[in-house]
Amino acid sequence: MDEKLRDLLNQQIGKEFYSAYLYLSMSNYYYHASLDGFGKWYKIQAQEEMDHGNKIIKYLLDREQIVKMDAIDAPKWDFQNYREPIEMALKHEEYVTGLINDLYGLAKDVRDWRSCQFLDWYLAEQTEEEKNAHDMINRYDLSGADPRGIFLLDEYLNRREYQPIDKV
Ligand code: OFO
Repeated sequence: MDEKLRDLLNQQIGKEFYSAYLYLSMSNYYYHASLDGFGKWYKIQAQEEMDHGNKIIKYLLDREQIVKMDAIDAPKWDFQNYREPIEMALKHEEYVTGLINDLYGLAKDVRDWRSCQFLDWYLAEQTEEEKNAHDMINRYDLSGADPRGIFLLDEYLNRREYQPIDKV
């Protein structure tokens, strides 16, 4: 495998685990505010991010590449209001989409078609991730930041169930 591509895939593992850490921090914030539905939703989001990181680890190992675990930065934990984490989640997913695009571009440049095929899954996933983040903002705004509206949204979010991605 191209060395630069291998390094970037290794870095992406850290980015996915940072995403997990960030969403876990958001989950803690909402649980602390007794918004258990929001808390559960972001906790599941964190689990999915760990799956994303583990999927890259498996791919690198399958390609007989070395796996290097980076340090993970501390995420924000002191949010100003209930909307702030939601806005931050969308910005974060847009950032991650950029990282995946860079990875895909490099894989294409070095003619690593297997990595392109592997990364196809992440491209599709980012479309879903951004949509979920957009939906969350729209739903929050529909609640009008009214306590009763937020309570109903919290009940709705509590219905989310964790679904592991295949072959992690
Ligand atoms: Fe890994 O998709 Fe979100 O960040």
